[in-house]
This record gives sequence, C-alpha cells and structure tokens, in this order.
Amino acid sequence: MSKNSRDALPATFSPQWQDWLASNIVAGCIDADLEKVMTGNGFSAGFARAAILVVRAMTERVQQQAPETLVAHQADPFRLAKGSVLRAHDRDVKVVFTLSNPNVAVIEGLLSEQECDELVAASAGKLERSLVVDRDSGGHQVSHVRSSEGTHFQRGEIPLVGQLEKRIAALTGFRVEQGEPLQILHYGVGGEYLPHHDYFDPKDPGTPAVTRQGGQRVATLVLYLNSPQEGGGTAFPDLELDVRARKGSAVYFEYMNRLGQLDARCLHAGTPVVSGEKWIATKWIRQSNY
Ligand SMILES: O=C(O)CCC(=O)C(=O)O
Repeated sequence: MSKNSRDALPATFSPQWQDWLASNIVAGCIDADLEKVMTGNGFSAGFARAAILVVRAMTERVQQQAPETLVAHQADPFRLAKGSVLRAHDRDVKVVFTLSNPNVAVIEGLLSEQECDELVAASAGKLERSLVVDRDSGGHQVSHVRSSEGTHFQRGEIPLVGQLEKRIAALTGFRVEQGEPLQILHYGVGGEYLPHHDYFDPKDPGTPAVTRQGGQRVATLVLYLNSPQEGGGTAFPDLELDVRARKGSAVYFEYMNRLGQLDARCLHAGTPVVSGEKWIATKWIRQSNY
C-alpha cells in the first residue's frame, strides 16, 4: 500500500469531523467511544472504524516525529493584547488584563449597563435551579456544587442575545454557531459555583454523549450583568487569579489548544456572594458547530 493511500481519508469526511476525531484521540478517547459517537451521527460502523484508524495513525505519527508540537499547554499566540481597544462587532471594548498560556482575558464594556439590565429583566421570570452534567451518564442533575438558578437563550432568541453573540465571535475568533445557548445565572447571598472545569473529562463515561453535538468545549466567556456588593467574583486557583465581577465586563478563557490538549489549569469557581446578588451570562464555545 502506498503512503498516500494508507493515509487517505474517506472522501465525505468533513474537516470538522477530522478535527473532532484528532482532538479526541489526543485527549485520550478510546476507539469504541469515538465509534459510538460517529455511528450515532449517521456514519456506518465500517466507515467510522476506517476514519478512526487513519486519523489515529496520523496523530500518533505526529506525536512520535514532532513531539515538540505536542508539548502540553503550548498556547497559540493570543489574539487579545492588554490595553487594546477592539471593535467587537458593533461596540468598542477594552482588554484590561491578559494571560497567555493559558489564554485568559478580562474585557470591559462588552455590554452597556442598559443591555445588562435588559438581559436580567428578560431572564428574571424564567429561572430554575441550575444543574450540572452527570459525569457517568452525560445527563443533568442538581448538585451542591452549584447553588444558583438560571435559564438559557437559544442563539439569536432575542435581538440583544444575537448582538452579543456576534460581539463574542468577533472577539474570540470562534463562529457564532460554535456557541452553546447563552446561559444566564443568578446567585443570592452565599451562592457559589465550586471549582470545576467547563470541559468534559475525556475519561468520564458520560463524555461521548455530551460531546456528540459540537464536540468538546474549548473556551468560556463569563459576562457580569451586575456588580455584586461584596464577593461573587470568578477565581482561578491554579493561576492565582481572582476576577472581580463588574457590570458589563467579562472574563474569557481558552482551555483547548489547536492539538486538542485540554488545560486543567483553567479550573475556576464562582466565589460566594457575601452581600447583594450576582447575575452573569455564560457562553460556552465548542470545537465545531453546536
Ligand atoms: O459564577 C462565576 O463567576 C463562574 C461561572 C462558571 O464557572 C460557569 O458558568 O461555568
């Protein structure tokens, strides 16, 4: 068999699926789980096995021949520079803090005060207790880890959400379609979200189910819709970083690099609200269209 034919991918295997496969292989997923997701998305088992074989062979060859390209957490150059004022679709925003490796940025003025109030008002009547992903089944459940209530807006569900999604896409470089529905959260006094990762652990049995649509999560933007009186920031214990919640500002962080490696240092927590209340909007971004 010639070198080229050994590495040939099935003709109808899209670049998005190739990226999804390569990044999950690098992240340690086993063939049976990958095949399950692919067959669940309409590929035949034979096609899935062939694609997995080819992409695994290519990925492993890169790992052997160019290990320096696979150094854990090697960040891509960050697009956001501290101090810069950027045009985010229809609004100027200011980057007030950045960290590279992992890429983290704090951005001021992503929403105006009036826009924050509008999102809160549109959410207030439909809040429900927040859930977390069950790591075994991929389903959702109530947990003490997360004492907030929340709701979601589908992409573009109301004009303001559509506008915000375009701003986030302009800033992050990810497509609007890669975003999950916008989550709105409300925490009362004592409310918090204990330290967690937003990505799905490749070793968890429930992960293939939650990554079937859109692949792994790659980045998060947490936008503060009010300024709590005391407490209620976002803490990154491994980065020794505490972000203060300020109305209209956001913290953005990336935890998957181009090679599909996940960065555990993006562990983060919503710290307890000491007085007042806290409102945020969270946008989780996936590897491919969600
Ligand atoms: O409440 C916060 O500041 C963080 C929220 C969060 O971690 C999340 O929505 O994933």
